[in-house]
Amino acid sequence: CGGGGDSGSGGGKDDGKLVLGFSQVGAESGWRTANTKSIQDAAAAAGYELKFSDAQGKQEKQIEAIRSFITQKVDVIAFSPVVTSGWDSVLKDAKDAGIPVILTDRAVDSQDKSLYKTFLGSDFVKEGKEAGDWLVKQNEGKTDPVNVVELQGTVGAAPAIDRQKGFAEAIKANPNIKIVKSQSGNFTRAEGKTVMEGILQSTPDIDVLYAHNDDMGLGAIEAIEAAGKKPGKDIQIITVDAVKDGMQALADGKINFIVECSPLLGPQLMDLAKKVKAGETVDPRILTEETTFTQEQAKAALPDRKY
Ligand code: GZL
Repeated sequence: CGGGGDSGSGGGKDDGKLVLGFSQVGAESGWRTANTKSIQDAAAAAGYELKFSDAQGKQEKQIEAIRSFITQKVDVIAFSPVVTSGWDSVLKDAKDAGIPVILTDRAVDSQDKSLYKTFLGSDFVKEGKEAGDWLVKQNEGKTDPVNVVELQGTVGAAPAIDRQKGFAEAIKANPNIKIVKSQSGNFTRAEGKTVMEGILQSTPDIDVLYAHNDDMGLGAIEAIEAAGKKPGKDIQIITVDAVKDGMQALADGKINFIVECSPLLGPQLMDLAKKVKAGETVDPRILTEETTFTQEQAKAALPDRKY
């Protein structure tokens, strides 16, 4: 604000700095790491005090963190809910304490929309649909069966629920495309590998793998190669996120199509935090921009990828 100018815009406590409490899901994937960096970098650039908590994938740790932010009387609370349900009680406490809440990345199933000011994140149903539409297009005019294995994200998480829904809806366009096995790999590379090892043992004739994120797809690639099959050729692979390792595998021909899900929510979150702190009305749903990548597009995009 320059010489003695009134800080005006902000609540904050003693030094006028906006204090933001953020509860993060964990550090389960390349996407999550990039998301955390975006939030931390944007808070620093905005000059906000960020109280950051990593829940290691546990809802009870997120609820604990949110209660702690309420006790500390932060100006704004934001979080990415690891699963959709079980938040009403702690969100009511935040509301009763007069602390605005912003949902980032993942949604909650609370019926009471007054419990949070906005949800900033992707449309996961659309992401699943994009993945399914690509597969339908790949099989246009063909009649042979297409057996799909699906590696789902964390059980109960909004992206897992909605990416499954969007994909299943899209592939109805071709009855030869069938999901023959669907199992959670919890969004991690390690679990994607172990789950795929089991599926390769139990499920003959796999034509396609649809993984709800790059990390599970990359783990599955290790299992597919160990089984003596060529990922991207013997088994076509579709994933979601478009983090650097996924894009590299796409460019190398081991993945066939990636639907982007941007983790770079930090700057928009800081702008929203300032607005809700000032009592301004914000849109209840803010969608992030994202696209899709073929192998050729990945080769062109890789040099400029930020994450
Ligand atoms: C999506 C995000 C998902 C990513 C995964 O917005 O919640 O969680 O797709 C991450 O990589 O673990």
